[in-house]
Amino acid sequence: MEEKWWQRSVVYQIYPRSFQDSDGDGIGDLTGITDRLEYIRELGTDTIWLSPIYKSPNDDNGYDISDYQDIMKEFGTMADFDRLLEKAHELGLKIVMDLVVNHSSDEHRWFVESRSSADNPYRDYYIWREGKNGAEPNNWCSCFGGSAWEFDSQTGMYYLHLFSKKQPDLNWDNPVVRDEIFRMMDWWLQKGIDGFRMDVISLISKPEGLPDGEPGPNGYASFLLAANGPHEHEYLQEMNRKVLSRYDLLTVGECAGVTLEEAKSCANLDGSELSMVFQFEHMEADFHPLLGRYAEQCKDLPKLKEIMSRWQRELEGVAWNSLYWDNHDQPRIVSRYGSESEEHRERSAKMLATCLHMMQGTPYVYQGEELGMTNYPWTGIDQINDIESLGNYRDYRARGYMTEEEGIRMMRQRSRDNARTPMQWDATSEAGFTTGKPWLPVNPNYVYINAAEQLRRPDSVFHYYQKLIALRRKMDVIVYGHYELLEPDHPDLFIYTRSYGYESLLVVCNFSEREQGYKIPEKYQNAEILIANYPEPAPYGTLRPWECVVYHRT
Ligand code: ISL
Repeated sequence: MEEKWWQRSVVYQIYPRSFQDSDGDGIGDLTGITDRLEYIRELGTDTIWLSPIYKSPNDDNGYDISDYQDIMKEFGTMADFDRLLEKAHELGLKIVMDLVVNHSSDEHRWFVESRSSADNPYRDYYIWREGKNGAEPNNWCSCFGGSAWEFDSQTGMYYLHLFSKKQPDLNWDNPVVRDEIFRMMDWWLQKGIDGFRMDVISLISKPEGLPDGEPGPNGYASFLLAANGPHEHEYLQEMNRKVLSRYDLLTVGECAGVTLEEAKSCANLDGSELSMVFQFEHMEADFHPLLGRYAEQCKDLPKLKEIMSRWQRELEGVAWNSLYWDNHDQPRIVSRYGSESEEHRERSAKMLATCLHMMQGTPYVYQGEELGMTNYPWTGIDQINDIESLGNYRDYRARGYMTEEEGIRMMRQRSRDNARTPMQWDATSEAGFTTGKPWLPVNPNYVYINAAEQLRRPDSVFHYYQKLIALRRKMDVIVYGHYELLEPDHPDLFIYTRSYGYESLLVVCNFSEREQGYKIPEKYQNAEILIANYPEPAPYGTLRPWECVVYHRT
């Protein structure tokens, strides 16, 4: 198979609102990003995924777009974007844009027209239905809490919004809508961008008849009933034929609810749909069995290993994996599966990075992950900005599932805002993110967790990520090696091998604070150590707290 450039890439995700402010308004912006491109290159990542920068009323921080061909005013201008793209390319960095086309903002001109009358030419751009027996057309919930339907008194009908009511779902079954979207994508590609991360693209084809589903703990059926619909592959293939295939791109579909079988099609190596998908199964491994994401975390390492290993195994030779721990929707991985303690934070951050980066697929690093940034110590619900956290908190409180105090504890573990606090650049005021007042508070630990300090220190988490990224660039066994899980039932150790021709790796990771013994194949006993998170590894067959070692045999 011919190698694609993105198969050896490591992608750096920027959440522009929280990355770097250049004008003191407390909100990150494009010029701020441009000023920090050298840092990203220094890390060794070669591609940047920019979360949305388009014009938006910010009901969901830019994931509600009111003009796909304009820039959010807090972030700057189109000229600022052009400068960013030009400088990135000069530095050898590619730019992948977020494409949010399952829904638009209700302030998009298409929706303003659409809601104005039942016979407006834009009516069918969105999904309108009559109520059923005086209530919503079906029992689906919005991902952000409450019903997925909003009644619009202007025409006496409901419109579908799988996210907030300011994010009406576009009607992909309408070929005119698809053509509008394809034209807009082409416009950005003509500017020279290098790909798209496609927001909830698994939801674009709604099931025939929009049937009711089994109600969950919040009283509604899951919005994921809309995932993997009947025409999804047909629409993706059409997009591929008409737009994507004419360029050399990285395309990654964010596929909430995606199954392995679906992913084999979406991320097929034949290139007829997308380069790869973001799956969610491993992110759900610690969900509460009944209450799901917004409840006490339930860690289960064997389950996490089973999921990640199944994706490694099943996509081999068929489709391409993406690899991630963190993004703007997830709590910080160190707080989630590692340790926040002074003694173990860095070590656990390096172990988690190793475990992920030695796998098959394209790794994504979310801003601050390379520093081992942690969740924020929220103390009150009024500090939370995230629409998803607030909506789910409201639903769960109303049903009596949690007290306010439990709710705040849950925010400390689960809220998307944990990932969205400002990037910690240095130990000066507001972590060097802004000279003004940041839109979300800076984590107080910035005084010791920050980029400036880590760039100065050779054994920092930053420099460890840099090493992992450099290894992938040069080693085929990391890019292509066959994956095998060892000790699947071990409660604390994640051990696997990769093999490619004569070369092989043994990756051993201790996901606990306890010392552990383990047994593994003889052939690695005298193998070279490729990378490890203690200066001297423990004697063969033992691991100290949060220790990881990668053995290499040729
Ligand atoms: O991660 C999630 C489920 O566990 C959700 O937080 C997330 O909303 C969902 O995966 C879809 O995410 C994407 O679309 C949303 C936007 O709020 C997210 O930021 C985006 O990544 C709607 O556009």
